[in-house]
Amino acid sequence: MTISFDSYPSADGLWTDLRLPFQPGTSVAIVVEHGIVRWIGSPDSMPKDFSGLPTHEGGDALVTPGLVDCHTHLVYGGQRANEFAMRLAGASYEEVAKAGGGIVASVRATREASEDELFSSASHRLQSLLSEGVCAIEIKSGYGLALEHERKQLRVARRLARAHGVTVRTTFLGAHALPPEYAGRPHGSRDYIDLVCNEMLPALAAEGLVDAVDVFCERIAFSLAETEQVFKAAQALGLPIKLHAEQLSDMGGAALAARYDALSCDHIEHLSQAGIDAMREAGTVAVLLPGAFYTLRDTQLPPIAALRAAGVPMAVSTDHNPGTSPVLSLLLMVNMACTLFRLTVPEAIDGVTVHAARALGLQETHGTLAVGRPANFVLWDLQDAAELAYWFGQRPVRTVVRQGKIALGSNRT
Ligand code: DI6
Ligand code: FE
Repeated sequence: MTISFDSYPSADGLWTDLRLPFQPGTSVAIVVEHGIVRWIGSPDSMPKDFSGLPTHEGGDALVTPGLVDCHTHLVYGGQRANEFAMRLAGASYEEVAKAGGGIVASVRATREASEDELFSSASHRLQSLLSEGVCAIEIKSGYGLALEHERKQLRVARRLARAHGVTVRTTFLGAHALPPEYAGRPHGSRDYIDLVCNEMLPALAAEGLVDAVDVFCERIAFSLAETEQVFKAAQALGLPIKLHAEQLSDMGGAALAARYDALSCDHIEHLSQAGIDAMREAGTVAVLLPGAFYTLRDTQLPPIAALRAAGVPMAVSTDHNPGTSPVLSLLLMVNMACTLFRLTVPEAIDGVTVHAARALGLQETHGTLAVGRPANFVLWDLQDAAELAYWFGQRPVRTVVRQGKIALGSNRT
């Protein structure tokens, strides 16, 4: 695949005839200079100096900030459609994992794949998300589970950022599953977590490959004590933490993560009120992942009403991964967050913009349209912002401006 983000046209100039979500009847213009948003407002109040700029006709499009997909496992080898079939025949996710499938099946395929192969398959998947207006994305490791293979995944994530001109936040998820070579050893889990904390994380952080650290805290993965050991190692290196928390059971992971000022706790179907209170105190974002909920045919809903009542910011993401959420549409997650989790449409849109940015520590640069930020915005062929949640299975994108360039759409020519 040849990609030449550098050759995309500049978005500099005056963008006219746009509408903001939920503000019917108002028109807005945006001025972009050197790839940065310089001014936003009603065309009537625009300073005269801007009127001579090259104009990009918005054609009455709806405009939103670029979308942010704040939880993905985008880089891996192979696929696991066979497990889909096993689950259709009645096996649970935990039973599939215990039968040698699950995460370790992707670990085998990821270890076998070269860096170029991983780059090529992940590029293909990334294109799908970018074509829907994603401008920033988190990519986790966690399918290597050995230094060289975790490094390979994270290097691919960095390379994707450069090649596609997209903001990528990398998250080290070495504590995703017990690697096969440690399973069955007397102190396998303890030894592996020691390796993660004492060797893998420090080495990868020193190579500049790690923006945050995550753990799968679950009865089929790592305990609360092991999770805390990883958090301490992250803290010692000054790295922010995130957590796969309370997906299948209430382990108390969210409260622990909040004590370490976690950026986010993700999944949280089984989150308790104590966990919610701790997250509110710490300003931790709740990341909702309806794709995994749907794929696993989960019946335990995340405690949306209690999160809303507590004022915990809620983000929405794909959790793209080959096991439990093989989805490549963030807009479909917006729809499902409303349909399955009963978010309001504005909540779901905030969930893939402003709150998703915060879940990645990117709130100063992404997730809102504001002066002084890199130009990342999407023009939609929609009348009403509620249509962002209402349609599913189509991409109503007209134009994507990413990192100050016209990355996609009708304003390209
Ligand atoms: N939770 C998830 O949803 C994914 N990882 C995790 O910790 C599932 C990963 C997989 O099944 O490959
Ligand atoms: Fe995940």
